[in-house]
Amino acid sequence: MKQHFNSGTARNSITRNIIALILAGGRGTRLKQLTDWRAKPAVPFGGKFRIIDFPLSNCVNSGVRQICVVTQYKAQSLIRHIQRGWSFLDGRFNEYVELLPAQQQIKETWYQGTADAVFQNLDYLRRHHADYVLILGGDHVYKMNYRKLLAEHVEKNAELTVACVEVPLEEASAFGIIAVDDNWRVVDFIEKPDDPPAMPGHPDKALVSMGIYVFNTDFLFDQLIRDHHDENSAHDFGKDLIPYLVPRNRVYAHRFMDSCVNMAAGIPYWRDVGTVDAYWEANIDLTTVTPDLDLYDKNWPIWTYQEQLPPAKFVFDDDKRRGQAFDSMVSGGCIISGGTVRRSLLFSNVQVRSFSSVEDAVILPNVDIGRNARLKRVVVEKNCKIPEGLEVGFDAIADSKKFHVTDKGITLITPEMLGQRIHYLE
Ligand code: ADQ
Ligand code: ADP
Repeated sequence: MKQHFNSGTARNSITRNIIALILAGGRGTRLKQLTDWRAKPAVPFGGKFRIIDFPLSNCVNSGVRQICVVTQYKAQSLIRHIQRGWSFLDGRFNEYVELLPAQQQIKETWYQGTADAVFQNLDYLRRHHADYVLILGGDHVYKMNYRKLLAEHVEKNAELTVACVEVPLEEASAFGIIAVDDNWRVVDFIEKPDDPPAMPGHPDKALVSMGIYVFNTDFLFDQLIRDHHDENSAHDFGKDLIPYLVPRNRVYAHRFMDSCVNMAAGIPYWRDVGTVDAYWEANIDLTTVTPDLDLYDKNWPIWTYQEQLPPAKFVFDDDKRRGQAFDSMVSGGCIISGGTVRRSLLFSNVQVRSFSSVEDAVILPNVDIGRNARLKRVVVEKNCKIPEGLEVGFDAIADSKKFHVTDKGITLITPEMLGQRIHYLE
């Protein structure tokens, strides 16, 4: 695994001197039942990955190899994935991925805002002497070279650097909005305003924070302690800390454009797959001829844990019906026998049986699709057993009685909705 990115080539004095903290505790409630049992960063993505594999791989590929993952909400699936898949870093070179479960170490409460999640791990950070702390969310799919962000932070002698990206104005109220001067120093920051201002000269765009921060370590510690004692603070980076610091300190913005490793039609790829619709779209996009996200780039591999499985298999069934897939991605362990799959993404160990048809579908691992079933525009949760003859995606009113149907007409199917109790064997 280390052939491409050994310590000698990928790390330099800056990246050795930084700790990355991935905040992976958010609930992700807009993903509906997909986050009933797991935190959003643990949600499977792209056939064999989990969302958190993207920031983790960005760290490793950027040479940032001291990584802590802060967990809280429904962390078991995430912890299992990281323990299994992310132990390949070499402790002898001070490379590691460490899990920091919420332990109520300082206060007898769970974390409040994101700044509190970092504050409660302050002792841990103090023990790992590093000059810089890189704070990341665990919720986005993107490829970014954090080394460029760090280099800019150091070059500008910033105390805090916030990575930023341009988004369409109509989406901007979900983000922290940034205003900069000619030197990209941040002059104003408003968290999630109802009526976000456009970028000067670009009436249809806004410059927003990606929730990615580089802090000088001592500065971060001082600010977290100050914020902790502020009774009016919700202890959140976006709501409290950043707006406080902007008028008082050296806060710079870094353009994602300058460190993005995956552009799509001239736009840096950065997806919040936070709703069922966005999740479905980003996964289905991977089955197109030239997807926005390139998973085949050998220079920026996405590392993950995956079970060892046999190759996907396509077979005639007993009645000589052809098992086939078109414009689709089919993972290891899948068997398509007699059924037809179109424009779909199948995670591992999916069985598609005779006479069944699967179209525009995202099927998570260990799903068994029975004979004569017809599925269209669906997301099927792990471990579902689709009964023979079930039809979903052709009658939204009927579907919505049993399943979750989104505004855009994507149907989410889980074992619970099918009345299947999971014998949870892990
Ligand atoms: P949000 O997108 O609303 O805003 P937020 O809820 O603050 O993000 O979560 C950021 C990250 O921290 C997520 O990865 C989440 O999983 C994690 N997280 C949240 N609460 C946590 C907790 N208590 N413990 C551990 N992890 C936690 C932020 C910024 C905006 C910016 C957007 C970009 O506040 O200014 O525009 O990110 O998406
Ligand atoms: P992951 O691969 O993310 O770890 P799990 O193995 O936890 O996912 O499986 C997710 C599936 O299992 C979902 O279908 C969920 O409904 C079901 N599931 C997980 N945990 C439980 C549980 N404790 N009780 C009932 N169902 C569960």
